Amino acid sequence: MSNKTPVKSQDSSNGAVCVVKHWQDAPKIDENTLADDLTRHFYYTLGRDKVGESHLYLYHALALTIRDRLVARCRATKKHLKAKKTRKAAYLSLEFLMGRALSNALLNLDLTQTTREALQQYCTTLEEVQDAEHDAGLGNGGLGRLAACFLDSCATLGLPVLGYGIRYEYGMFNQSIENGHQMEQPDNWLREGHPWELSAPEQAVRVKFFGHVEIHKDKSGREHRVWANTQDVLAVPYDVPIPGYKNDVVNTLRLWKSEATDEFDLTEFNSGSYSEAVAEKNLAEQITMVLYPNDSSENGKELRLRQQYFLSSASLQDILLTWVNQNGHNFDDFEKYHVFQLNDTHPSIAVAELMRLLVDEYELDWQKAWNIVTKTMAYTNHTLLPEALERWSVPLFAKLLPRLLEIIFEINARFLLEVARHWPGDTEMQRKLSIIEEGPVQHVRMAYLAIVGSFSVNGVAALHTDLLEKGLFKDFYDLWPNKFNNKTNGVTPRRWLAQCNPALANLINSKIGDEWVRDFSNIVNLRRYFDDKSFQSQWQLVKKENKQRLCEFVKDRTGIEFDAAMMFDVQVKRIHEYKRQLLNLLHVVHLYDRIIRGETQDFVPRCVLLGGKAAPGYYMAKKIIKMINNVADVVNKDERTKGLLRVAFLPNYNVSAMEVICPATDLSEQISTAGKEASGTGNMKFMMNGAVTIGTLDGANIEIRAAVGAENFFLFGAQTEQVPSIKENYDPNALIENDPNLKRVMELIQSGHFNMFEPGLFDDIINAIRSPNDPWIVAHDFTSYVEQQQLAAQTYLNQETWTRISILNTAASGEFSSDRTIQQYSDEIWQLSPM
Ligand code: 26Q
Repeated sequence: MSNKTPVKSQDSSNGAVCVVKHWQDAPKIDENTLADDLTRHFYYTLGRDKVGESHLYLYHALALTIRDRLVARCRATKKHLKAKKTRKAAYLSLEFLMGRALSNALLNLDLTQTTREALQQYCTTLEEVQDAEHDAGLGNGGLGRLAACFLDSCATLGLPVLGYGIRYEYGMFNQSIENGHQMEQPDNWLREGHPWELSAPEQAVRVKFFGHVEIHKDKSGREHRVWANTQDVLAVPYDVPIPGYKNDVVNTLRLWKSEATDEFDLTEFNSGSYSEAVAEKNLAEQITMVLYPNDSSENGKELRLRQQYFLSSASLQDILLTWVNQNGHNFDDFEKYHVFQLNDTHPSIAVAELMRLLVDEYELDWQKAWNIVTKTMAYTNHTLLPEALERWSVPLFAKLLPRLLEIIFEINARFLLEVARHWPGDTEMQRKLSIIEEGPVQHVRMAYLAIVGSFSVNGVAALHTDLLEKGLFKDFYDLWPNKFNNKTNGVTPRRWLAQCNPALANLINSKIGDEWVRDFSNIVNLRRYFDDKSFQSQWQLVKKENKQRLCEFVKDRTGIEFDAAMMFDVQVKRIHEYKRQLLNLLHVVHLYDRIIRGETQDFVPRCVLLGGKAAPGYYMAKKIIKMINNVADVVNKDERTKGLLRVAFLPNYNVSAMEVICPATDLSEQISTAGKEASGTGNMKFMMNGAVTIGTLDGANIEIRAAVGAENFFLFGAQTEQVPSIKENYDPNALIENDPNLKRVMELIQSGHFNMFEPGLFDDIINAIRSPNDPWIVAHDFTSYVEQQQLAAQTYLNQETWTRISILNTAASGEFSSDRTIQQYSDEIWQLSPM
């Protein structure tokens, strides 16, 4: 306990004497008290007296012990920021795919060893306790995990960045496989409690929905728009601490939960329908109930728009309230201190909401408010698929957010004047660029709103940004070339190497020290050892151990036995036609076909692992999962494949699974149709862990290949510029006839070999591959894919060569750290100074 005496002070408001304790007086906690703190939380905070089977309470006690240490640093970080009045960024995202927090916090606070020792008295290991933590799966995939990696990098670089998101009651669904089919189960991740968060109900804000707009005149005759008769929802913040790596910085991720206000529908209430009136509360609570599980398209759901507005409004209000507390209603230099990064168009309604808050609530004139908006908003695009661009119907908008719709129309009217000035007389251009799409029903184009309202628009890999400028957003690029910029994605080397692959991390440390964990550009120093024989064999040994661990994991979850002596060929990511899991599967069938034909000279034994979730309404993606499982079943049961080929579909692929998978992978499958994958980030996690990529020239693969050298990357397939002409006279059936391998593969599939008791099951898949309109040109890329797979296998036969390439991949992965990405966001968009 503190030995400082409490401070007595006079409360000026009511004259009463009160006792104030300052946070500096909080009991000291440090490395030496960790074991005692753990025991105290276990026995007293949680009221437990023995370690149960599950380790759940021990995990909770440990999490609380670590959270105490985070809270202390978080307070210091906040105090520092307040004292310095620094410029801050807010990262607005509908998704933060955080995964587990414990091991990350231990690494970043440098408490892993101390914790191991503290756990000895409980006769258990840190690994077992860590396993009791439920993933925070508040995201679909790439975009959500990127947000999580960015938070880690911001804290590590000491940048003042706040994350703002939604505290979904149910995260990404849990996937199980029944008879080869995907089944979805709700992810009730909060059921056992979430020890990392701290709620701040006193900072709740109100978010308005529905109602209508009234025009009021004040005494001076000025018109004011009043959004009246609204149904309000409370946004309650829950703060999650984000520790930097060994720098005492702890930033905050603020997640909003929706709650009902205490107002009831009085008519219902008074007419005696008390219960019905209380049940109305449900409607408010629905908003943050569940994460939408599709990572593209399926647009138009009203609840989704409510989520987007709820997040945007609550976050902006939060920041404006803090501003007004410190500066009153003077917004003169607001843009000097704030910048908002929009993670795709999902929170892009923030453009209109900031206008509403400034104009309606804080009474700024339009031009002044627009100046602030267009100097503080920045938009990141994550997709090239035109069908994935968000559009909201105007009638829906009018009903749910009438005042926001008015503002969007006003923004658009002024924008179209600018278009008319730039392209005089070109009404077609005005129609093309309008934020409002005309048609039987008008729609709001959210990407256009984001571009018009932002000072920066960025893509997430060099090719992607290039395609945005030349394709999707070409006219906007012609209008405002300087808004556009590239920020190639990255992943955090803390979670994706130091934490998930401790054996490799230690081996790396033994040669180049551990400075790479903080500054990943140092990883290039590993190049010096790629030819070192003893280093190579240690490298192989580590890979083998990691493969052993993955074998157990796969066995545990699928019953399928992998063999660590075989090559591990892995594709894990969301299931999508453009990502072409089907192409991978055709290659598997080809390998199987070789085996049953006895063509096994030089055959390199492989374990092929696939995993990923399909959006519940995506018919083809679900078929692909079923087909992977059926093929796996037939292959694994066939005696002839023993020791040569194993295939598994890993159910419920998530962040924690990737932490076991990427350290064990030999060959990383990044095989999307060129021009479709914006960046990819799994490709970077595999590379860091020494996997070699087989891939197309798509997304960040291009930069990965350039970094590691063409000779250390297995390249195949059509290039982006070739795709349109290939599609023009695409004849997959001729391609199938001309490639004997593909012909046999298709015949084997068509013979029903993989669906003996389920006739017709894969007809849709067969037809898709054989269709002259196949947008993913699977048949076209098959031939060169198999060629490169053969080259990869041959290369793998020579373990020395393979290991060299593997080391070179890790050594060349320096630029794929999210620290590099965030440094660029900070220097080129946010203009932040480190704390
Ligand atoms: C859309 C409408 C309704 C509900 C949900 C959605 C929705 C949700 C999530 C649309 C898209 C997403 C996520 C997209 C995503 O993850 N994109 C990926 O972003 C990565 C990070 O930049 C890139 O590496 C990937 O290439 C890109 O596919």
